[in-house]
Amino acid sequence: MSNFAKRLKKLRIKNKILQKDISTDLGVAQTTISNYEKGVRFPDEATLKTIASYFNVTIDYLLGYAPENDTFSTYKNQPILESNILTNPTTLTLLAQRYMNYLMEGKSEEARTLLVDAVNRGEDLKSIYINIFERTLVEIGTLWNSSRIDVFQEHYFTEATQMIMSQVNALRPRSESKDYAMISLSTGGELHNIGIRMVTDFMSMDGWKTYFLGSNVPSESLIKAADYYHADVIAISCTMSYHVNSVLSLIKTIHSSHLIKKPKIIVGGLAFNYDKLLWKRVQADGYACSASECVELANKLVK
Ligand code: B12
Repeated sequence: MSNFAKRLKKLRIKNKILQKDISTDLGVAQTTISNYEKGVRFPDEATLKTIASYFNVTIDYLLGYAPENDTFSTYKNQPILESNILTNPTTLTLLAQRYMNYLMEGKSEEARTLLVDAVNRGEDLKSIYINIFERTLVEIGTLWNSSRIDVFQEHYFTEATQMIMSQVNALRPRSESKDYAMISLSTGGELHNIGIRMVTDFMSMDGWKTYFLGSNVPSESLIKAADYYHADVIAISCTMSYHVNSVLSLIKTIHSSHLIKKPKIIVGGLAFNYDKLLWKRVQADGYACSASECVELANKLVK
């Protein structure tokens, strides 16, 4: 059962409210509330906000990201990577610190040069993705969440990182080609797509032919793409829990399509990392929590 399902049920019982009362108050069918509590359906963003204000809790609390006893806390107790970087000064952590400082000062050209030089010196590309791009982005999320940086800084950091990621990726020698193809995308209106780009790049490094489609791909177009590119795997990313319904609907469309070659479906992203069994409920063939694990899983699934 998802954290959301557990928290909703707990809040309802704690407040001595019946499913039918919430259904009347919020104008939602009682079966929908019951399905939320069973974890077989997720509300969309607007309904999630309505439920949070109905119970007077934060969305983070409702989704299980804030501690059980702290309905209004947002990540107060989360460790800050910044300090980890300083106490563990290996080359990559120092690079991460410098990368972060450059982008905080608005110096994307310096940040780009720092990493291009590192790759040219022979630093492992996957390590740069994991220890610099991924770690600093998580750190940026923590800083933004605790209001220590502004939204414009988060946006600048993210955009610059995407640009730098594609530039350092372009420096790598062509990998030995495998005869497998993967289509990757972020589900529905999910704007978070750096994670799935990273997954896509790791698959390319492993020799797969990859086709990254971004977000908001209509399901009929995804089926056409799977046919056109002879996809062996479709990788779908979802960060926000309120987009999980759209993953399920995409997967149902793929299952009911007339594709001759049925691709294996792998899901991932924060929403799946928070609830390790969610991938089964959206009828995927597998889930991986990181880009490296996705490579392993994809190769296993197509054997
Ligand atoms: C950058 C960012 C944004 C950017 C995204 C830009 C872009 N082009 O991607 C922007 C500014 C658009 C954004 C918007 C929002 N964001 Co934001 N964002 C982030 C941030 C800082 C970094 C995300 C990231 O790139 N991480 C690095 C990548 C590499 O990690 P990853 O995505 O987890 O991917 C890894 C794995 O999960 C896995 N993986 C990912 N996808 C897939 C797919 C498959 C198939 C597989 C196998 C594996 C896999 O592999 C990857 C590599 O290991 C995070 C902080 C964080 N902790 O992640 C917040 C964060 C995700 N955002 C958050 C929020 C709340 C939002 C907004 C709702 C903010 C708002 N109030 O408007 C909106 C929602 C937008 C939407 N409709 O989707 C919250 C989510 C928390 C929650 N409660 O769910 C976070 C965690 C910030 C926080 N509170 O600390 N965000």
